[in-house]
Amino acid sequence: MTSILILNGPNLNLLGTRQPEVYGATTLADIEKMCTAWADAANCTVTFLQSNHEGALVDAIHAARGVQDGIILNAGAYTHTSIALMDALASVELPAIELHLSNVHARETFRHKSYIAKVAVGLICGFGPRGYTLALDAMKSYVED
Ligand code: CA2
Repeated sequence: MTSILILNGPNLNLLGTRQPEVYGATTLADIEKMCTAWADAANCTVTFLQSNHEGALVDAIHAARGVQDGIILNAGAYTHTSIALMDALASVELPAIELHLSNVHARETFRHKSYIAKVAVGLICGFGPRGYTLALDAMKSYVED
């Protein structure tokens, strides 16, 4: 059975509780439920984590090696700054999908740069919470092809 890690970075724990005009009203717990339901129907296993700490995200990526078949990463603002997350993804040799709720390319120019994209098999952004299940579908197809 395909096992997929969904990793969420800084501030995403606040989803649905602050700035709903920017990030919507859906909470991260709602998104986790959507992912779990999708995985049950698709006969997949999903592990869903969030951390505000770069090192904890690096640790979670390392721990995925040999356990997970792929990583879906919404690294939040670390997307645009973190060579450590890029190196961690490269080191575990697992397929990774970069994910964002918002269309980062339609936003400020500092959000156009991504260190994650350099080591990802693909990118999904701009579809809000639905992007999570789109990414699961993409990862399952990628791994099982
Ligand atoms: O669109 C995305 O998913 C982002 O990864 C979200 C990050 C942002 O820095 C990236 O450029 C794009 C920010 C997440 C902040 O989430 C909040 C949620 C509610 C209230 C405040 C922040």
